[in-house]
Amino acid sequence: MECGLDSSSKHVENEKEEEFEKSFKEMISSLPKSKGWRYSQNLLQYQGFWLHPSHLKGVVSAQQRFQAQPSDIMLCNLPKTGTTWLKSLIFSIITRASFDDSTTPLLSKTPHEVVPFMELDHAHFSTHRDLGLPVLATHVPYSSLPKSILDSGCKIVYICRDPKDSFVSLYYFNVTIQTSQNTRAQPLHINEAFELFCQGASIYGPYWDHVLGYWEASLENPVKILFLQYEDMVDDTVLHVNKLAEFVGHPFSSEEQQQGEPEKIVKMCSFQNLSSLEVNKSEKVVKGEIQNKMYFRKGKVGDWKNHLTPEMAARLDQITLHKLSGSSLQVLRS
Ligand code: PAP
Repeated sequence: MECGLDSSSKHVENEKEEEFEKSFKEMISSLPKSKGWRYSQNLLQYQGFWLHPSHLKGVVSAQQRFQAQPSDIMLCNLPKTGTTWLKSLIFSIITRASFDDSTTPLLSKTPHEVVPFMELDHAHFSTHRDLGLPVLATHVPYSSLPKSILDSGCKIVYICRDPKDSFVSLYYFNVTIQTSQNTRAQPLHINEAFELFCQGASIYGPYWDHVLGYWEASLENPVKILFLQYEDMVDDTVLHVNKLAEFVGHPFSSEEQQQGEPEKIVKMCSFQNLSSLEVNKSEKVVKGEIQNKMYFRKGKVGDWKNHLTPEMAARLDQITLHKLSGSSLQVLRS
């Protein structure tokens, strides 16, 4: 990317980059490893959470260099708990004065293109970050967020989902990616992935530590952190779109309410609508190895019943009740 630096500044940037690469390599060589869910790729444990090596560099870089602005809005969650939906809703809420449902960029771009990830797309950007839309997403746990996010006082929206559906969604996402790669390696068996999930070894897991980190922070600072649940959003999406709009400082006026603006956004961003758009049915890969269509599977609450045995479900529920005991958070929803 062209960032307008003169040659001496470029030289300093290159030196800094080399230094970063060197210390990063040293640091990852000492991290604990776990079997990963795809190919023979391991997960690495960093600051108590399990990450893909490909994400870790961006996370460390963001911790050192990412400069949040007070007006930023960070969408935070574990993978497969509602990122795509939340991105499309927030984008539509914030840009509604510029676009409507016949002109929105969501008709031709995926929600991941209109709202990028901090650790994948913006980790290196410090002072010369192009603010554009002040919304970024991240899967980084609360305790590992770049300090500037906490210091800037920017707003955080967190979404969580019942761990049974989160697990099933994550498992089939990995299977789909692996089978799309035409590798000869067999996808991990669901029982093995389930075992890893229960042990906490899932991407950005342990699941419970991730949700608890944000839950506790949201109780301490409800003005800055809005904690949402996928199942509640499915139950009453219009209510949550109103809540989101208010939280991010773009409340719907009474005129907009009368014109059904919140309902239009709900319809535009519904699973049914987004998943039927050509861009989201496409096998195009914007980044990494994920095809656009892979972000849309079923979008249902309780699909775990089709994939987990009653024993698996009971075990995961029991772990969850134990891990979240002492907190007022309820994540078991179906
Ligand atoms: P990511 O973290 O990798 O971006 P994320 O969007 O959080 O993934 O999760 C994908 C899940 O959200 C999928 O759930 P499923 O596997 O149980 O079906 C996907 O279908 C669902 N999803 C995607 N878009 C929407 C939407 N507009 N409304 C509701 N659910 C959605």
